[in-house]
Amino acid sequence: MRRGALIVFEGCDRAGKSTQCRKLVEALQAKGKAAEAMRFPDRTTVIGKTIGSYLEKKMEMQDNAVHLLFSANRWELVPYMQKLLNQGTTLVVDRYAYSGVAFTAAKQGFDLHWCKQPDVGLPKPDLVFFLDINLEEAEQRDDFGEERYESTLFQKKVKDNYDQLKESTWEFLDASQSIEDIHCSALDIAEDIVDGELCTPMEKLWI
Ligand code: ADP
Ligand code: 2DT
Ligand code: MG
Repeated sequence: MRRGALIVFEGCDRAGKSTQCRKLVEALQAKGKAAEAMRFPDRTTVIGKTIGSYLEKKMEMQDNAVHLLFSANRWELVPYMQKLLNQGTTLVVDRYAYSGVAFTAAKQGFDLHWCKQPDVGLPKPDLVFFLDINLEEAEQRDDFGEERYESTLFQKKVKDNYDQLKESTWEFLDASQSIEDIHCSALDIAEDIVDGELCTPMEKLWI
């Protein structure tokens, strides 16, 4: 049986990732293709609940430690992901290891190389949509919430880090377009991948 595709959405805060993930899953399903949404962090697991408390500023944690927890949260879901992919289900994922690196490396004293190491070997996405938006425009969307990292200065550093993580699997989408226009472009590109030759077994990230 054909495996499913691993498709990831990345981008700065309010670029439209969650909106586009939802629409892409709905559209693929409507076309009769097996597809499921996932998001990282997945705040429902024991590890994810700790991450959630950290993001909601209910607890403090050493930066290296929380970085490893974000990675562990991905690793703990790998068996589930592999199972669905092998069954032919496409996964549309809201944030992945690229967020892990871009966010931690935006903190004082962290570099991209160190930040990548815990995620080396994860299933490599077949396709990464980067929703590209300038921060001034993102700021005009709904207000920042109260969570950690939701500040303009921090987001600027995150954006610079994303620039250094680009890979050949990345597709840049102009996130200033309308929700529908972005969705149509994403669906076109995603369908080519979902219906195309998927490399089996999957490749590993950053190896
Ligand atoms: P993210 O998950 O990247 O933080 P969301 O999908 O939650 O972004 O979108 C953030 C806000 O911007 C929401 O209020 C959403 O309705 C709105 N939004 C999303 N995409 C667009 C777009 N292309 N144009 C205008 N507003 C958008
Ligand atoms: P949302 O749930 O609104 O997407 O915000 N983050 C995410 C990290 O610092 N490291 C990671 O590995 C991941 C996946 C980005 C989640 C926040 O958590 C940050 C914003
Ligand atoms: Mg979101």
